[in-house]
Amino acid sequence: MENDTICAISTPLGVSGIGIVRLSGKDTYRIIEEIFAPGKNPKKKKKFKISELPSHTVHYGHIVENGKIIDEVIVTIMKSPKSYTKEDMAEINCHGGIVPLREVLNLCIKKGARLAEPGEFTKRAFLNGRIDLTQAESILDIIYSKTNYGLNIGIKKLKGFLSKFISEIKEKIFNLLVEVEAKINFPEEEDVEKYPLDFRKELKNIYREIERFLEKSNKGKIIQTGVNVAIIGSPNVGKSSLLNAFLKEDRAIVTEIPGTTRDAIIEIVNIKGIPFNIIDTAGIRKAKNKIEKIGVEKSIEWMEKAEINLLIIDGSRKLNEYDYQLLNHIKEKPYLIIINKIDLPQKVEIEKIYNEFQSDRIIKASIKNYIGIEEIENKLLQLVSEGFGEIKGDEIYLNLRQEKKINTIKQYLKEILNENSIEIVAENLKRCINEIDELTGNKINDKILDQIFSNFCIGK
Ligand SMILES: Nc1nc2c(ncn2[C@@H]2O[C@H](COP(=O)(O)OP(=O)(O)OP(=O)(O)O)[C@@H](O)[C@H]2O)c(=O)[nH]1
Ligand SMILES: [Mg+2]
Repeated sequence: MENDTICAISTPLGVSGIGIVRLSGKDTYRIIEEIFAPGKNPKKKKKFKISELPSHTVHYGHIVENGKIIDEVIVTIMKSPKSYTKEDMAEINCHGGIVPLREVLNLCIKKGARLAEPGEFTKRAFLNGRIDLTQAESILDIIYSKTNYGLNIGIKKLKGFLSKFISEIKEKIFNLLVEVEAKINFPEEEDVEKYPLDFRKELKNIYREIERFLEKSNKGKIIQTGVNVAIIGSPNVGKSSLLNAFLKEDRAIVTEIPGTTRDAIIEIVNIKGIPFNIIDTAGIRKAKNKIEKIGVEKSIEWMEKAEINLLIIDGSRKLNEYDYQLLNHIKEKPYLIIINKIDLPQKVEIEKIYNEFQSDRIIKASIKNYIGIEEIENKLLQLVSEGFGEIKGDEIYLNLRQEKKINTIKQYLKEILNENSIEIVAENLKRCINEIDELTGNKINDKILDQIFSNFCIGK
C-alpha cells in the first residue's frame, strides 16, 4: 500500500535533547487531532482542526492518551504537496529518550499508522514525483558524507546536477533515434550520403561527454568514500601516536610496551576537506601466540589494501629486520617514510634510507610532540593530487548503481560507433534510453527500488 499513513522515529535512538516522530500520509491530520492537545493545559482539550491551520506552522502542546500525558511536545505541520513526501506530514518533537519516543510512536500506530520501512519517506518523495531516483540516492550521499566537500557533492546531486546532465544526454540520444527511425521508415526521403557523417559526429560528442563525466566522478569517489591510508611499522615506533595526532585526541592506546595495538583501528580523519580512512595496524613482530600472528598477517594485508602507506621508523634505534622488510615493500604503492622520535639521540642509519628513497618522501618527526604532523598531512594531500588530480570541490560522485548504468550507456554508444546496420543502431539507441530511464527512475522495477531504499535508515 503506497498511500497509507506511515510513521517512524527519525532521530537516532538514545538519550538526546529532542527526538522526532514523523508521520506521512492521508490520515496524518486525523491522528494528530486525536492524540495532540494544544496549549499549556492538556486537560482543557481545545478544538484542533488542522485543515483550518496554515501549512508549515509549529504548535506547542501535549501528546495525551486516555487523559494521561505521554509527553510535552512541539508539532510541525506540513501540508501536501509542500512537504518532503508531497503528502500531508507532521513531525512531533518529543523529549529525547527512548521511552517517550516509543510511546508516541506506539500511539500513532494504535491510531492507524504503520511503521515506515527504511527510506520509505524518501521513496514516497520519489514515487510522488518530487525528486528523481538519482536525487533520492543523493540523500544517502548527504547522510553519509564525511567532509564538507562530500556534503557539497551530495547537495549538488540533490539539486539535480546528475539528473540534468543525464536528461540532456537522453534528449540528444532521442533526437538521433528519431533521425534513424525516419531513415528506417522512409529511406527514400533521407539524404543517404550526408546522414551517417553528422550522425557519427554527434554520437562521438555524446560519447566523449560521458567519458569526461565518468573521469570526474573518479575523483568524487575519493571524496565520498575516503582514501585508505595504512600506518605501518615495527612495534613501538609511534603508529598509534600518529593516529591520535591526526585525530587530535587519544583514540588508540599508546604505551611504551611493544605490541600494544593488537587489532587494526580505523578512523576517518578530515584533512583539508578530504576524508582519509586511517588504519593503525598492529606492529609486525615475531608471533609468540595466535592473536599476535593474526596481527602480523593483517598488517601486511592492510598494506596491500591501502592506497597510501605511511611507514614509521624509530630514529632513536638502529634499523631492525622488520624495518628492512617493510622498506623493501614500501615502494609498491604511494608512500611516506616517517623517521620518528627525532627528539631523542638518533641512531638510525639515516643515510641508507636517503640513498634508497626520494628525499621528498622522507619526513622527520617527533609525533609525541606534534612536530612534523602538518608536513605529513600536506604530503598526504600531495600524494592524493598526484594520484587523482587536484581536488577542487566541484567533483561528481556516482554510487555503484549509477556508475554501472552510465558505463553501460557508454558501452552501447561505443558499439553503435562501430555498427553499420541501421536496425541495430536503432536498437542500441533505444537501449541507451532505457538505461537512462532506469537511472533516473523513470522506469524501474520494484525489486531494484526496494534494494535502493533499504540502504536508508528508518525515518528518512
Ligand atoms: N621520545 C618520543 N617518544 C615517542 C614519540 N612518539 C611516540 N613515542 C612513544 O613511543 C611509545 C610507543 O608509541 P605507540 O604510538 O604506542 O607505538 P605503536 O607503534 O602504536 O606501538 P604498537 O602498537 O605497540 O606496535 C610510546 O611510549 C610513545 O609515547 C616521539 O616523537 N618521541
Ligand atoms: Mg599501537
